[in-house]
Amino acid sequence: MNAAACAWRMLLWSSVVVLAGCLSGDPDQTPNARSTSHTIEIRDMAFHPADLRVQVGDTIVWVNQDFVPHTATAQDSGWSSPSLAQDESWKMVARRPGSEEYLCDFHPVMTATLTVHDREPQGGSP
Ligand SMILES: [Cu+2]
Repeated sequence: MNAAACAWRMLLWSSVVVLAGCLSGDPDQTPNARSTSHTIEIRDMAFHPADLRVQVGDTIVWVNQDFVPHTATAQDSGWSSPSLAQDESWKMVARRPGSEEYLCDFHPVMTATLTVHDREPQGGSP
């Protein structure tokens, strides 16, 4: 076999491998996950992540991992967790689209942003 034929054969083979990789699909994709749960850890006097984007209907769970108590309290729209001791959590379902800041009632320097997006229309239904 000459060098050109060999190179051609290798090219063919590599494209077969790429194709097989495309067809295998993504095993991490969970079908039918229409609403999601997001966890925000409160630790080291901060919210992690400090900037969370969710969709309407998603659940957000705040978990306090600090020794001191914290809250998650909206600046404007009126929702607030109770005081959360260490390892306590509080959850809320995102209802209204929009973006707003929230903070800890006890430590107002702890600020974070929650952005709620309208649910994107799901394809597949006629
Ligand atoms: Cu706090």
